[in-house]
Amino acid sequence: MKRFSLWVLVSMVPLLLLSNVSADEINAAEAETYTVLNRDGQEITIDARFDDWRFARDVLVMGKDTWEPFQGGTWKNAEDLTVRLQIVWDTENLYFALRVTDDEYLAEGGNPWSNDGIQMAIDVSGGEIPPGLTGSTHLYNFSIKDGWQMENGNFKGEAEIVMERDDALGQSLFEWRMPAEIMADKGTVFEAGMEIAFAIIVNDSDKDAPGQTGWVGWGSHTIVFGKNPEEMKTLILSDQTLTVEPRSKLTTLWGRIKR
Ligand SMILES: [Ca+2]
Ligand SMILES: [Ca+2]
Ligand SMILES: [Ca+2]
Repeated sequence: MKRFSLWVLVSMVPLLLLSNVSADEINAAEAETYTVLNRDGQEITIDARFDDWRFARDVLVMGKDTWEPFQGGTWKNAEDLTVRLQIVWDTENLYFALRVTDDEYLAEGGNPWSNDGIQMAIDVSGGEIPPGLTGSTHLYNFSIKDGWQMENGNFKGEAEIVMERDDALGQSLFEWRMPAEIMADKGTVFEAGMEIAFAIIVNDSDKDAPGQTGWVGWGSHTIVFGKNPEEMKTLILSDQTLTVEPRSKLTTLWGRIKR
């Protein structure tokens, strides 16, 4: 009996590993919410390397279905512009891993949005955000060339961010940590069950259409075609963690053995 149980367990391991190798991809065009896992004991190092995200589950994918052209840009294929976003939380911070597949890195403009840059909105009041930009909706713009800029909000504190272009991969890589006080009242503690309103766009500047000529995103019209916070999507802070889930435990063990 004992031997049988062991055999069953051993034979299941490859299946469990396979099921955890590729994270669950979510088409941003069809998603209203994103489940943010707690990082628990998993340290997230802000270095634009993503091995520390290997247990993260859901990946929000922004591609053709969310593309909007602007001033002459076109979406050619997945290599032209496809964005993968993952987010985790702890009581004091939100952490973001953003990988932008973009065939050409072009940063010849004067602002983040015209330099393959990112624009993001966060409102911790959550739920239905009313129309019209108020102090509770925080806007940020950033790009490899221009660095991190805060456009709207009552900011106390700084983000930690690393941005890198990898031409061999054809990707621009962004990893950042946002402490609560740069988007919420000082002393705010994140907890499971909280809902945070969120939107992001990733602009693409390429040689055939330089500048802000189109983007993919999630809740994009929060940020472009006017500022419309009522278009924001929802992050749900989950009590699920990066390390406690049984599947991840098995993978952790396997990872240790492999090394
Ligand atoms: Ca990292
Ligand atoms: Ca491109
Ligand atoms: Ca580009």
